[in-house]
Amino acid sequence: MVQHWWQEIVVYQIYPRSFNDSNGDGIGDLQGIIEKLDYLKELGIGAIWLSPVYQSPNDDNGYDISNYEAIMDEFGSMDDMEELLAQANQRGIKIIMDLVVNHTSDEHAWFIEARKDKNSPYRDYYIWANPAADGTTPNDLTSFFSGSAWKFDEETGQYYLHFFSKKQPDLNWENEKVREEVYNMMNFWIDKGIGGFRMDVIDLIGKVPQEKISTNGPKLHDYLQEMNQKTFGEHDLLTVGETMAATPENAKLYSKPERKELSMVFQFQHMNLDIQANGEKWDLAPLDVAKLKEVLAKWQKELGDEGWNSLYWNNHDQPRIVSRWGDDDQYRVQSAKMLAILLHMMKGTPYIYQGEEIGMTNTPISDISEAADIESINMYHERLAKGYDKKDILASINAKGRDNARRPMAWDSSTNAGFTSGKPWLALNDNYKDINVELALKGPNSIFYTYQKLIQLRKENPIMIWGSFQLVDTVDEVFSYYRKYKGQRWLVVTNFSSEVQPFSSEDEMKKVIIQNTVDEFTTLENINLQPWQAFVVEVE
Ligand code: TEU
Ligand code: CA
Repeated sequence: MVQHWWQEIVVYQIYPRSFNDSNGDGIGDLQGIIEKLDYLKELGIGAIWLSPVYQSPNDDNGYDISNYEAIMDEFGSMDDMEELLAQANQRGIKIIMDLVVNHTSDEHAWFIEARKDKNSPYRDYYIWANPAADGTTPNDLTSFFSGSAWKFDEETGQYYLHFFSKKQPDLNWENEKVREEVYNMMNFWIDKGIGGFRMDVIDLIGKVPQEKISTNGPKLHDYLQEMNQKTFGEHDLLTVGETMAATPENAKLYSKPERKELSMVFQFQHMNLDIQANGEKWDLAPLDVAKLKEVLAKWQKELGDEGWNSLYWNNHDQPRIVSRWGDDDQYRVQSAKMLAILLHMMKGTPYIYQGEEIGMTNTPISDISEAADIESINMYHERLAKGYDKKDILASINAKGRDNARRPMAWDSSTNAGFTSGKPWLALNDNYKDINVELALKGPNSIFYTYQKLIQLRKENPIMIWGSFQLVDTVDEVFSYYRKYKGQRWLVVTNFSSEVQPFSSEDEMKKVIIQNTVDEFTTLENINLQPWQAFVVEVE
């Protein structure tokens, strides 16, 4: 099987608005990212996934694009973008752009033209439908941001489809002109020397709304093969699709090299485990570690030799992992390190979300006025109207709201954590005085150095990249597995709980590869694992 650079590196995701502000307006920007490239070089990552930096009215913080070939004023200029590309490439760090082509902003020139006139050449760039006989929405498709997915447009008396906000009208991918426009734009960025694309809700582009088909539409894979052929196919770029409806079966369709589609996808099956059955992400349920093992082991097994996995615990849409499935109080450092070791020792390309490498935590709010995210705010009002208790709705937002991931990055313990010399666009977590990069770099045993070591180990040990995966049978709260490669065997052992847990193996230890405790041990028989303890050992 051909080996690719993107199978050997670790990716770091930056949410530009909240990463680093270079000009004091309280909003992160491109020059702010350039200022921190040496920090990322120190961490050892090989690529940056850059959440959208394009021109946008920010109804959904950049995921609503009004011009794909211009940089958002708040973030800087195209010169700043080209300087970021040059400075990053100089440090051996590739830039992965966010490709948001399931929808545009309603302020994009295409949509402004389209809504003017039914006969506009741009009309068919979007998805329009007549009202139902009774004058209501064409059907009951709903938006991911609450309410109907259809908005009535007075101007021409038709509804347009928007699976996200009303200011994010969906593009009509059945229209070949739309696809050509997208491919030309992608080549515009490829010619600038980017390292690849992260593709936003890409499994929606094959939708058939009149048949209420949203994800995995009949032409989805045809479009991806056409896209591959017309844009990145010959460039050995990293392409990762966000596919909320991915299963191991269809993930192979996306990532099997011979199908010439994508490098890999982001699957969400592990992200939906702490949700009540048939509930939404807001309907909270405790994590069952046994279920988590089952799901992750399935993906390791199924895509082991066919296709390729992505590995992630959080991103700009998910809450902070140490708060969600670790312990962000007494065992914050221990559990954060355990989560890092558990994930990075698996087979696939790991992704680190900004702040994860220093163990940043969720930021609870006590009133909806403290929220900024359209998804949380819309859900709040929708559930309030349905009679939900305000307290319960806020509890859901504090557990799952996306603002938890978007609080400004904590660089040091000075005012506003060194993120800005102005007023941050979103308030920081008050604990930044104790949790910040400056302290992390000073502390030789900090979470940062665990991530740095995991990344370094991946560069020096092919077993971490190419080794097979085999789950080890243990008690529910212990997550253990082997990696095997050319006769070499590594055993990964983690305690996914705040209680002491039993573990035993007859394997003979050779050496410790990494651990999150200082314990000396020479045998693997009848061990009492401390809360959140994790280690990897080479065994005979
Ligand atoms: O996310 C799609 C998506 O699945 C999430 O919005 C989802 O609805 C939820 O928040 C996760 O549980 C992508 C982008 O990552 C997100 O930031 C955008 O808001 C969305 O698409 C629309 O572009
Ligand atoms: Ca700024």
